[in-house]
Amino acid sequence: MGFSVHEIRQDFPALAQSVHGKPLIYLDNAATTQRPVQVLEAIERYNHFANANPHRGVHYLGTEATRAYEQARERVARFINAGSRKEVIFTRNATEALNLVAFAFGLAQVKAGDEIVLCISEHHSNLVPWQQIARLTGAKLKYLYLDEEFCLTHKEIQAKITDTTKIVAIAQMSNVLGTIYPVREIAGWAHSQGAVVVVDAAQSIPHQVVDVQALDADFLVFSGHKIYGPMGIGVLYGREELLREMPPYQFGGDMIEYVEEESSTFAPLPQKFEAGTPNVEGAVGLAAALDYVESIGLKQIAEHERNLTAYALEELRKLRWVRVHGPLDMAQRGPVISFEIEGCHPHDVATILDTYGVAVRAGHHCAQPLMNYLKIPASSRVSFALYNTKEEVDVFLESILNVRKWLGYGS
Ligand code: C6P
Repeated sequence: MGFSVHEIRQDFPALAQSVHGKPLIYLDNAATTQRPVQVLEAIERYNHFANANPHRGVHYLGTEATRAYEQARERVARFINAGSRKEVIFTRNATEALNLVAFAFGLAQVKAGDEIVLCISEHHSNLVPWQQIARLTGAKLKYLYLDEEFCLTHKEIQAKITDTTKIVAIAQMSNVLGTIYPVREIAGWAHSQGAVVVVDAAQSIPHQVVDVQALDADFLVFSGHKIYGPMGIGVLYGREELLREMPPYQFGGDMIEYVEEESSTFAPLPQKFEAGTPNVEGAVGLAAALDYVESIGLKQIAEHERNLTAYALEELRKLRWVRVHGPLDMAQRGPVISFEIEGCHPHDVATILDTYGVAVRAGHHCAQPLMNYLKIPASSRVSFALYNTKEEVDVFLESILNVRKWLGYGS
């Protein structure tokens, strides 16, 4: 059973506005998604009636805040099928979660001569921290390169991930190409070689079921703001036995067990990795967003987004002056399409589309090594969410024809 996208849109106040005198068509969902009233109201309720510092106050509001925060953790654990709530650490965003893994796990475990394997399409957040670990430890970075369909082959995976690999860090879905990588297969092979697998689910989490046990991920990260939740809240999932052995990442209040003048012992999981006052309203908003997504159904969302993507791709391919960077096979991709319009700089494309009310992203998308690999300076990108419609895709396509005209091309 599908869902009514027109009814869904009523939940998103941001979508009802006009920009530059045109109805807003928001196609920059890979950067951040809009929030439904269910999320906004959950945050407001928390702020009105339960705001206090969690894990500290014994008073009524203090225990309410603790309850709200820990219930949100349980909600996340259920959403990703973690073995227990101890495996869910709240962070500011996916970037902070990746830094936590790199510096608390990587720095302690990686030795000179070890290899860290990344995909060439990694977002800087899953690349720059590993460069730092390689620099600090003397380890080597190795990249998985893509075939002509922008996908990873079994051969490439098996050639690059070997028994000298210590860590494989890979996005489940590229924020530029839309490629969905075979993370389960990669994890199986990496584990057979003795490596640990870090999955960046920042892009995949709103579009497919992410089950950390089925994926056999050792660590997995995502951000609340890409799955209809607030900014400032992210998640690190880690296998309990790995998290238990890791040293803390930051030090201070709330992460300690006992502090003496010269030394301290640390709190058990998950508090060990959550120093300082946490973002309770962010966690509450994220839990509400996960409830919202599940109430619609990830399978239904994926099907709707797949239809929009297949349609947009088919129409874009009819335009001889458009080049798509990403797989054309729908089985290999999610709802993110990067493209170039011949003779038009991606920033001009995004600026002109904005005048038609169409929000797209242009630039290197925080994936400069990929841009160098593709030999392009930048691209334009549309990315769909559950609330986008076929009519919106049509306006986007018509506006693209206008971009060419604005820039002086006949057709
Ligand atoms: N990509 C985009 O427009 P943060 O900023 O920590 O919430 O997410 C970082 C991040 C990590 N991994 C992937 C695959 C991502 O796509 C992102 C964020 C946004 O593509 C902003 S650059």
